[in-house]
Amino acid sequence: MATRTQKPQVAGKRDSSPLDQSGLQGTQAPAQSDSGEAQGRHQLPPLPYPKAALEPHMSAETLEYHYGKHHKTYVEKLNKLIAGTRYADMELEEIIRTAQGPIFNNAAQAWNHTFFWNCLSPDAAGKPEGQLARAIDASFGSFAAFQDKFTSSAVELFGSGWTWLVKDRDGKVAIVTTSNADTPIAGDNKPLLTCDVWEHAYYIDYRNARPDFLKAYWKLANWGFANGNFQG
Ligand code: MN3
Repeated sequence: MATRTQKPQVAGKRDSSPLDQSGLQGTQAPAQSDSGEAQGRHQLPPLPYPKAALEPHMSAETLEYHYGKHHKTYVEKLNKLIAGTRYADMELEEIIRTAQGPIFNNAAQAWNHTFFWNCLSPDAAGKPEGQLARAIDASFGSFAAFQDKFTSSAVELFGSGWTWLVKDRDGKVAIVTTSNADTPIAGDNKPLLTCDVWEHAYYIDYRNARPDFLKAYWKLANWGFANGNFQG
């Protein structure tokens, strides 16, 4: 697990980047009471596309469960767990940088999933362009070499977790994997793109075949979102 002992960064642009950069529209968050407790401090954001939009690579049924049940449950559990604690009024990123145990797990999973939905697109370009493309070439030699390394990192990650393309403190891009709920935003790396490799991400569509899920993932990877994160 990444250490979470460093000073929390200001929860500014990065805190809202998954939402801001995707142009999410639709359902507005329900009104909250003054205390924020009645509806819960944290809300499940709307998906950036209809549930069937990622077919045939990712089915509507997968989105029904992965977004509509798993992601929703992380948000609901987080709201229950933080009620009456010192985390009750914190922004999501601040919770991730300061909490441990179940509160960290549910907060990080809430953030990771919102980010993940924005990493997928029905209009995926297939490969990065611009500054990010050059940074990937600089770190990995070529896009194909990057893709192979990301795929093998994701396929070989034991158990549940996430594979990420991140920008490190020096502005270079790298691949990192995190276990379970852990997330780069708990540390210094800035996430650019991620793949959820928990079994619930692919079992409906691909059963136990994680490599097949990765093939589908590359058809959906949202390079416009990743490039925006890289430049942001
Ligand atoms: Mn998941």
